[in-house]
Amino acid sequence: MSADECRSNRSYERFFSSAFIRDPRFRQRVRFIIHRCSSVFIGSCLVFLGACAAPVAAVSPKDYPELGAFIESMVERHGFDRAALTRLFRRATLRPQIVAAMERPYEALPWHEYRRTFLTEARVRLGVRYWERHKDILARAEEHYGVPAELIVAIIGVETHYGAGQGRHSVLDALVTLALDYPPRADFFRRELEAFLLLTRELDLDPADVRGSYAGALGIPQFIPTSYREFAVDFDNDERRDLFNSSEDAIASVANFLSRHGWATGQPVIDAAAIKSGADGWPEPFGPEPTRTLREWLADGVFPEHDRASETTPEDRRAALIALEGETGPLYYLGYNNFYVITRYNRSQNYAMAVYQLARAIKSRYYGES
Ligand SMILES: [Ca+2]
Repeated sequence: MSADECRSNRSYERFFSSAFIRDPRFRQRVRFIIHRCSSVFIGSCLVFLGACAAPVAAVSPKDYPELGAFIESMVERHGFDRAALTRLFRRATLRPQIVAAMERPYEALPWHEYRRTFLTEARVRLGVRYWERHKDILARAEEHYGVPAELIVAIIGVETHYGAGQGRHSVLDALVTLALDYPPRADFFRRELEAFLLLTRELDLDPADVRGSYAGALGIPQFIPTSYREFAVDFDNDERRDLFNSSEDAIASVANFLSRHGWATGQPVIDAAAIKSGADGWPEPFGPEPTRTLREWLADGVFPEHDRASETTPEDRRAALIALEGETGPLYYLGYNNFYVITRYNRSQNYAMAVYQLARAIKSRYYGES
């Protein structure tokens, strides 16, 4: 019993033992009233809590004609059962808080704030532990896909804290909400909803039971459903691509994703850059896609501050000029193809930089260099 409950019980006893109220019938009546009041109060609380937890709006094709069209296309193109799908969507709930979360993505924070979440001592330490625990699988994945172990570890570390937090949202609710109630990306999320229904059918899962991120990302590596279907691999040979429970499958799938997006083994990722004063105007464009050669950047007054790894960077290597928001002003980098590949996992440059720096920190700790 809490201290508050003890205090309240003592007041109650004092009330009944006071000399003022001696008549047993009166005391019984007061007890009855108190009992009724507390029942009504508790009942109201339960109704209120129930209302909070209850569906905000059940989803039906009557209210959303585009859902009707979606169901028809799932029936025609993929052989789904119309009545079963309609029943499934009745179990879904539109959740306005999902749209709110989409509208204030974490990646929109300035770099100097964003990095504080991911580049922490705990995340480096747990990354080293994760690498040690899965070193054979990581070595096998690195050998097979040409993607360094520390990068795979860092992505899983940033996505789900090494598999610990795969997301608490109903993926069905998230994707239905975003497909129906988030016009800026409704088409994108309708395709994800389609892929999610195909995927859960392939994996024999009940779509209403699957949990993930508010944007519908799934499992240890947080693949969106289209990526899951396209890039997940079965690395433990149980004939199931299980990104929810299998570290083997998750690790190899991250490596496969990066490899299929053009990861170039042994090539540099990014260099800090300096912009020489007197350059003719402000160099453009910013952005992750490496569209210009280093030679062109040099001509514009943008210089890589070489570290040993990329000292020999040829001048015809393509690079993008990246600007991140530092505490005291912009930080400039030349991002190469491999940096662009990391942004295919998540379009944010903050994300790609956090993954890259975390990977380096984990690697140097793993090999005892820090
Ligand atoms: Ca498997």
